[in-house]
Amino acid sequence: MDHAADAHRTDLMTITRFVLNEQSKYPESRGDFSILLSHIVLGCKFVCSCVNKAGLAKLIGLAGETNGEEQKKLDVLSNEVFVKALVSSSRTCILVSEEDEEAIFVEASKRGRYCVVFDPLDGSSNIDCGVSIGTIFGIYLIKDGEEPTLDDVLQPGKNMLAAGYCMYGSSCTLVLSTGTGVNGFTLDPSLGEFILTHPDIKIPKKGKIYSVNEGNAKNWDGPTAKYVEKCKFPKDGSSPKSLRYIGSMVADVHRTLLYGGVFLYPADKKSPNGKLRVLYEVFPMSFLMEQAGGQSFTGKERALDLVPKKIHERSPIFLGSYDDVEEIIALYAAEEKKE
Ligand code: FDP
Repeated sequence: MDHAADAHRTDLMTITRFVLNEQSKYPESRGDFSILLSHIVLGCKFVCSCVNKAGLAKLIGLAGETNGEEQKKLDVLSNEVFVKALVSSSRTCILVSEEDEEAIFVEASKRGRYCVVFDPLDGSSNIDCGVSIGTIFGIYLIKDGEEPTLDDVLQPGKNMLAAGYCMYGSSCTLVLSTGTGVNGFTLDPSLGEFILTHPDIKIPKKGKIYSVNEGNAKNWDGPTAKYVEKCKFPKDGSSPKSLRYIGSMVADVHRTLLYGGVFLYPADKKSPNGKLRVLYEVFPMSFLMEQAGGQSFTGKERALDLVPKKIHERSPIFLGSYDDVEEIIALYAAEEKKE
């Protein structure tokens, strides 16, 4: 091993250092957010390790090693990992998870001021074929001294304090925004640390990719159909856009953030509210998009202005490069004028 080269790496910007640096800009800060985040980061590392072992476990039965317990489904396991990580931080009061029908109110002795909404393992239909999946989270803060109520999480996305996702793919990447831009960190397995690899991510103003499940096309509304037609047969002499659709939101949004373009999960006749969940899919990804200079739109309004009425509510979503989403907004505005 080259110890000299290794020694040089000690000046790396790890996610812990990054968050502590941010915290030091606010002398009044009690460090609660940094503690909460360190628990989320541990949850991500834990799930990453489970996801990496999952294929192997299935083939050679590693499950047998867990005291004869039947192997838990990865999404159920991931939920347990995050609930435990969040409650044990003693910084949370309400947890909303995709996996739990009801919100979890943390017991008073372990309560803090943060509400965390999350999808512990999004894109789970991709698990068995080894395609990238991820955890998505958003964080709200309740006022000092107030009793937490469900209304604390039924707030528009623009009130989120922070949002992020962790993608379990060819590498494990954590993308985070605390409201001052977007930064990406990649897990270095040899150090067990997330290292800042994508500082200050900005999405290209216009992209060359559209990302949608075209199998639903026969049920789309007019503006969605027109937009996709425009992507394929542009009339302004520009090149057609490429289609990329993984069917795993974290992976599709991650590519959109880095390469530009647009990701859409629109409403259709069968699902008038689309498929994706407002609190832990639409809001965190919209928060990141806006922080990176992009836009996010529901077909009716800016996604982050939406006020959810139920914790598992769904919404159509169009997000990505600023100019591309602007075209979609214009198509919906034109449709509304016609009506
Ligand atoms: P999945 O059903 O595999 O959990 O919301 C879940 C989600 O995946 C997203 O990650 C993904 O973007 C979307 O659903 C894919 O839906 P379609 O299969 O309908 O395209």
